[in-house]
Amino acid sequence: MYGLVNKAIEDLVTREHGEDTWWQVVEKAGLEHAGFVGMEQYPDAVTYGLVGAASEVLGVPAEQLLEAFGEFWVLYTATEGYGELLEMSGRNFEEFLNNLDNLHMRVGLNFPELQPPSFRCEKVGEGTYHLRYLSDRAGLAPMVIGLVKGLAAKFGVEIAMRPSAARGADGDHDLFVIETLGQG
Ligand code: 1MF
Repeated sequence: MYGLVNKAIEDLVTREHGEDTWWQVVEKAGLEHAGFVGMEQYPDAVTYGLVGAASEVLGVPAEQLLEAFGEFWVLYTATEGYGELLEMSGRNFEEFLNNLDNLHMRVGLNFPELQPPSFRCEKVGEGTYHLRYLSDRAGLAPMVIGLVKGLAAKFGVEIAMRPSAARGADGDHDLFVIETLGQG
């Protein structure tokens, strides 16, 4: 993954727990150095290693960290050079959910090594959506929950989101049910 992701993890851990904790995480992850460069590629194992190490150091389940990280990602990218990208990806929550693949396509034009996930959003009722998430990467569904919650917060929408009991029929994607509670 692009180093931007690892930098965001560093920023979140440092903000919430301080620099000493971050260095403990880096050490536990077995990394030689942690000067991540945003536009450089790092093996996915580095990112998974950071999350696993942070989970051990903080005593918090990795799923919980991934969800918190997903929420943070929306804030982080908005202030670290991708505000315009986010602005042009939707004027409201629903529009944004429908534009996630376009957003990644735009990033991929400039950064061809991007390995974007794919999302399909379906409105199934007033204020209710099914979101399908397809990725080459395993285990990141909790992060997607955080990402969507972060998006909702950005648009001032209150939502409830849960993984659907029925997984994708062919098991190749995750399915989430999203309900908007306040302003849709
Ligand atoms: O392959 C990648 O490196 C990669 C990195 C980040 C692929 C996707 C993403 C973003 N994605 C992270 C979860 C990935 C889960 C998976 O792969 O199954 C979050 C996607 C997302 C979902 C909901 C709402 C908003 C979302 O993200 C907005 C976004 C997406 C990508 C970027 C910024 C905001 C981005 C921008 C530049 C990038 C990489 C990603 O690369 C750089 C960075 C710095 C300098 C040059 C290039």
